[in-house]
Amino acid sequence: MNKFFLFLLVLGNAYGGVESSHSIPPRPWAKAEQENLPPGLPHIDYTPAVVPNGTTAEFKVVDGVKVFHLMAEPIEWEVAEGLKIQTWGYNGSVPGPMIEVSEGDRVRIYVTNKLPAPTSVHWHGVLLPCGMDGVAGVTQVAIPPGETFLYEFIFPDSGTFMYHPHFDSMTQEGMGLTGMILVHKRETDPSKRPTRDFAIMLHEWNIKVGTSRPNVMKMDFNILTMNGKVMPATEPLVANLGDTVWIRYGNLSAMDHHPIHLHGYSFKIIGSGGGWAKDKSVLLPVTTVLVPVGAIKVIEFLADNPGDWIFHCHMTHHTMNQMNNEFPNMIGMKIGDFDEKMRQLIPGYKTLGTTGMRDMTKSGMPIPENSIPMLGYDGPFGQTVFGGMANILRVREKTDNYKDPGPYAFPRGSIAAPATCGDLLKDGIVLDH
Ligand SMILES: [Cu+2]
Repeated sequence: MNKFFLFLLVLGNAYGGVESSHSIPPRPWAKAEQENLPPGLPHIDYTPAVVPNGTTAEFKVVDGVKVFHLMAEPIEWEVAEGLKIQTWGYNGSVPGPMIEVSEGDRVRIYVTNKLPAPTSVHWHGVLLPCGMDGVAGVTQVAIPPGETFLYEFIFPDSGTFMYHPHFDSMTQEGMGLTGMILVHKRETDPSKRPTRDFAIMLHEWNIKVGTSRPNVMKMDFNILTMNGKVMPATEPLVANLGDTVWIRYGNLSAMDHHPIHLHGYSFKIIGSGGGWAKDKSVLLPVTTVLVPVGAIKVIEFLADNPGDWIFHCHMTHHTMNQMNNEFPNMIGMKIGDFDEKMRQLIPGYKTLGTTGMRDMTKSGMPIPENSIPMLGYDGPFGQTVFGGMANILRVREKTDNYKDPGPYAFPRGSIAAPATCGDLLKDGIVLDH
């Protein structure tokens, strides 16, 4: 090296310039690209996950590449019996089918736009080349109505991700264009995989009572869904005692983070949209997981407590169906003979809501067409006054291939029941009447 360049190099280092030892880091997908593994196979490389109320995207393998086809289109969607909405989805559903692959898989995903507006698809959380990021206007031209675009990339890491449009997101995600992506670790030993692996997308809608078109302009929500359904239409999660259970939550709601609480268990949050906990033993056990908008949370627990265990968003307005905030507050109102007087004018009149929402669930009052006001889950012990963003985990000693076993058969004497006079007396509880 001539002396002049050596001098410049020393000067450069002295002033914080580029060090000679500085190297360019490999791209996140470089290792996977080099390994060039064959497409991962269900049951051999991974245990397929379960999508309650949903489906897994079909694919075919062409020259070692998994080929998927997503269709963004207007659809009719049933949120629960009694409420059908006119909205937008992928391949006929809300959320769209779950894309399920193995780490290192190369994919080609065709996206056909059958919407009346341009769109794009962003692969939320996936470490891929910038040109495949799906941000209309920044990384690509928006897909015009009627056209099909092609995305091709490698999934370098196992994890949980999402897909959604990145063009007029407020409208398009709000209308339901959302989906989950599961990238499994390649693990040929089934005992090292979770036994039950569930994927649930959280979403929220404003659907005015009696209408069928979600209003994406509104910033408050009266239909809160898990995989596009509200309780009682949510399909229970089924596990056997001894199973290691994962639940992967994704949240593509417009405005709300959802704290999802599971009864009967404490669990650990082992994964996020960015990867996995390195050492599960140091994680804090919790009973509620907050799933922020745009985030993924994966929880793990050992199914060791049999029963029917509710899990739900703990924001209490999110476990009601089709509430609207135009109801007057009736709680504590003294009716007297008001109803009687009203019935002379309106036969069958009944004031509702003076002790809470229970009378509204099964009032027998006529409700507007295409609506499910207050409809909650009807449990084996009666009304729950509970719906919306909620579901049940059914844990049994042994199920018939994880088919829904129906309500839990409680062991004799294990249910809370009216206290007898003997109970009260024995424990010194005195009631004043
Ligand atoms: Cu919530």
